[in-house]
Amino acid sequence: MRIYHVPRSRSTRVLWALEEIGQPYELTLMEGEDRQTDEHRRRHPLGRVPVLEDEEGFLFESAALCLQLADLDLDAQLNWPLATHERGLVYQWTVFAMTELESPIIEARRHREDDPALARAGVERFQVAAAAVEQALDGREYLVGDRFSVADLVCGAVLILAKDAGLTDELPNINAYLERLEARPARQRATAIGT
Ligand SMILES: N[C@@H](CCC(=O)N[C@@H](CS)C(=O)NCC(=O)O)C(=O)O
Repeated sequence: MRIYHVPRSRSTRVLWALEEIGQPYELTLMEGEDRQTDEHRRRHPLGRVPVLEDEEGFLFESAALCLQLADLDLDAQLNWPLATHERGLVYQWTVFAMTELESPIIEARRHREDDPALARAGVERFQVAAAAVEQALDGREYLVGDRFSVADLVCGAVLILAKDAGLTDELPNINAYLERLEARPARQRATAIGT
């Protein structure tokens, strides 16, 4: 397996998943502008990271890659058995992270300077979605069952972006949760790679 990675980008969450499962992998560190080469567009049609290469070809979309890696090493217990309610919850929170949380965070961060009204709308949308996570974490350490799963990895990676933008200050359950997630050795190894 090979991961195409730009430090401090969405590929960090895939490195985190790779480090959690502990399987060997190759790393191609890229500069931002390397992504728009024809060579990289053959790996990812939009010229983005992350891309994961396996024996049969290239895969993209960070959340999909994390779910795939969870299935590659069942011993790591990053997911729950197929067709269980817990498996459904893992899909729920993983998709929620990408659709309801990440897009308003990006909008709030990207438009802070050039379009404050758009940025504020992003913050408001984020707050509504984040309240659902805050409530789900009430009295619980993780989103699904009693252990860390790939749902926490993807939600956590997205919420760390929000925390870095100062959007989680009023969310105590989320802040404690992120502290737990950022203390994981696999997360720390992933963020140190290429920096
Ligand atoms: N939905 C995609 C988004 C991928 C994405 O936008 N990656 C950024 C880095 S965080 C990128 O490579 N951007 C380069 C560009 O847009 O040219 C995913 O989660 O993998």
